[in-house]
Amino acid sequence: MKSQHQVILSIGSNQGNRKENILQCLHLIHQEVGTIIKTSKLYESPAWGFESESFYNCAVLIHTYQAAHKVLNQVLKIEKRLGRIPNLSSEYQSRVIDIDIVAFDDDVIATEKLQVPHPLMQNRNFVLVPVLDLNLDWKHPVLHKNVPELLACTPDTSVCVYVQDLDEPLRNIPLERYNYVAFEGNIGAGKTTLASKIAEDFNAKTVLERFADNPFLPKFYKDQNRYAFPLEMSFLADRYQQLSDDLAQFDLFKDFLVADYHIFKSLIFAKITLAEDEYRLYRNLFDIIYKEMPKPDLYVYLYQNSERLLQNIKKRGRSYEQKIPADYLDKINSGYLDYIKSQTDLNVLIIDVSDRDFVKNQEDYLFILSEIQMKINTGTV
Ligand code: PH2
Ligand code: MG
Ligand code: MG
Repeated sequence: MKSQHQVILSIGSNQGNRKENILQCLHLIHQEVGTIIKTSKLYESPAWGFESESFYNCAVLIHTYQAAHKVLNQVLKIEKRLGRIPNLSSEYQSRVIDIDIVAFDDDVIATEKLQVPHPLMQNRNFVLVPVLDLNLDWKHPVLHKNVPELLACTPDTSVCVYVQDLDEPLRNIPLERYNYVAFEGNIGAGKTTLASKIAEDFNAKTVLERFADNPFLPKFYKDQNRYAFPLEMSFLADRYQQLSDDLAQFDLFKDFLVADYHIFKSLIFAKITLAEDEYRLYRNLFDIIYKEMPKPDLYVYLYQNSERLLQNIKKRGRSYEQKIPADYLDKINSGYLDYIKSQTDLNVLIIDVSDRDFVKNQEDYLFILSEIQMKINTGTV
């Protein structure tokens, strides 16, 4: 699973309503460019390098799957939308908004359009002071100094005066209130991708299904009748082992945990793939194991239509999955929905993710977060 890029942006304004410009800018970045994970305080400092009105500055850490040049294009567009007039001279000018990419992971980028880390960052308190607030373990990949070290040896003597704190958008979604969140859904619904992304953004630990290691899975897709029982048994054994190992390692009251499955899926699949007598035997064993398992505090079911599931399955290209028929996916979906309906003490949230792509579209990701937020606000846990 490809993890997201960690990007530090520096934002400044010295024209118009500086605070309003910066707040609007933060909003647009979070809506369109990437998820704002951390926000510095807002500071005021004299214009550095030229005579002008003083600036308001802040810094943010964002997570995004986009490449650096794409992020640059996106922030330039936001600058333009907020009224930035392109500077044709080589001298500094006052500006309603300026968004600079200070760092992009540990990358060193030196193209005409983009230099990362920002070539002047080490000479600017208005960048270093807000970035220090972000409390990162980032190290300058060329100067080999972390932010406190850069600040300690900067030649800049100008003072950044605290103006106010700034909101962190994810603070409004206290997901860590749940100790154990399970994402569920059909084959190809995006459980693993979403669980991994949310764990990164909310600083949780992941428990991800080790499906790839199951030697019966490719065999099962070739000969269902022969391999369904050993397949379901080995899934159950593996899930039991993984969950009991991983959950035991965590202090459930300290670490918050995001899984891309709930062990009950074993029974949902078994009901579809096993003959009736085999299913009864399986169910006996399952019930014994299930009693012992910790239950998730939030169970999120990602509903995706079968057409899109088939597209996703094709895209990820696991050879043994390529012949899965649509009606098998329909049965699995019904199995999940029947299970969900039968549950009275499970905290369930169903999210319809048809026609959404939470990797490509920040808007779709934020939609999912807002569904979760509503659940938290109305929830009982
Ligand atoms: N940006 C500049 C030049 N000078 N001075 C302050 N205080 N804040 C800025 O954001 C700033 C600056 C060029 O981008
Ligand atoms: Mg700048
Ligand atoms: Mg700039």
